[in-house]
Amino acid sequence: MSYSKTTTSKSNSAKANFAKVATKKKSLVKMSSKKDDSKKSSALKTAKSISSTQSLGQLPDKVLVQMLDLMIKSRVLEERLIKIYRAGESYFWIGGPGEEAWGVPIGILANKGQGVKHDFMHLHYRCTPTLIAMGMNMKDSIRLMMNRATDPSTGGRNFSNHYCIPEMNIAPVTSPIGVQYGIALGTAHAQKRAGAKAISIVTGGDAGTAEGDFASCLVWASRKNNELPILITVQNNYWGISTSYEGQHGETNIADRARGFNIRSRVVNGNDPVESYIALKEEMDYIRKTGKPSFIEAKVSRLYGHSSASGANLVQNEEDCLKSFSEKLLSKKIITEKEIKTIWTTYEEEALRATEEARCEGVPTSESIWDHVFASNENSNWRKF
Ligand SMILES: Cc1ncc(C[n+]2csc(CCOP(=O)(O)OP(=O)(O)O)c2C)c(N)n1
Ligand SMILES: [Mg+2]
Repeated sequence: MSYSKTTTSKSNSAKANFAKVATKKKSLVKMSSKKDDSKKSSALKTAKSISSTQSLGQLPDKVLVQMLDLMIKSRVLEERLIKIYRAGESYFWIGGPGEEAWGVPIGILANKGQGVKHDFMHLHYRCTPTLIAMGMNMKDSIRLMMNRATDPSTGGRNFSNHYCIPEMNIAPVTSPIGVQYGIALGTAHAQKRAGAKAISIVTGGDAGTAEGDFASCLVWASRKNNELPILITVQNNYWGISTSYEGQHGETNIADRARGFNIRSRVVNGNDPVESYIALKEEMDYIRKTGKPSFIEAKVSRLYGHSSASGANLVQNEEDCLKSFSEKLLSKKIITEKEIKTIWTTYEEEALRATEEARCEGVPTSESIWDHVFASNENSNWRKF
């Protein structure tokens, strides 16, 4: 299986949808609404009060519709993964619904491909929107969720959203939080040495910044005259499982910590795809041009709670970036309600089909337990790297 084709152009179904939604009209979209019992912190309310300063006009309609299309695709996939969990066809769900406005622009803007001349992605478990925007098939995500041997990331050995896709420079998503910040330094160093304009992009959650790996990342990315081409990002949803941000952080914004290292840094409203896109583009351009690091903290919603461990129900009163972005595009007559519904239906059918197909595929055999482990295997001799 190869991702190279899908990464250079949008998926066929996405293309079909772009064609359908190229024009105007009115009205509101009905979004799914379910119950949730999660409580809020006042810090989260502060995050929500960050107003959207960017106007739609700053990006072409084509890009706006492309972003909405991919955001819907990612949401449909995540909701399908939750349904698979609820049906007892998987053991655990964790993922990125609510982070689409932030994750999709990353995937669109990344220089996609394999090797040091392309961007490296060191993502965490809420990265579905980015991978969908990079061209990942829904079915491959579902195979991972259902632990099928056909799962290209882990052969059915890990749980949802723990991707590993060498063809797209997607480094393995790890369950131990924060480690990606240290690993990203390595690919950034290799890119600097290769003299390519490619960069390393690392994402993680607010609570994960308590790990030493995060501090190490700031130190090693910013050494004078040895700066690294790395985009360090944090998606701040103000929660680490059930522990709120307020009791854990002395700093006002996590982005303030990067300033202490003279790393250019900013805070964005990660619920606004236009603001996110523009900020990401500016920072990626800056890194490619200067070879120096940059830091973005995105304030995001945790729309379905932490994971299946906390119920995976829709959180009431949390801003839903998909709903607000749809409403904006409708009010500017960039898309119609009917066109939005068509996008939802198309992807829902695709996800359902993929689930039915994945269900018929086999699970890993007991003999495959030793495949791709370090000891006595293809990775055990570092001299071969
Ligand atoms: C090293 C490590 N410690 C603890 C955990 C348990 N754990 C899993 S997710 C999580 C919360 C992480 O919160 P945050 O970094 O804010 O990301 P979010 O889940 O909010 O996106 C924790 C503590 C872990 N996986 N790894
Ligand atoms: Mg968090």
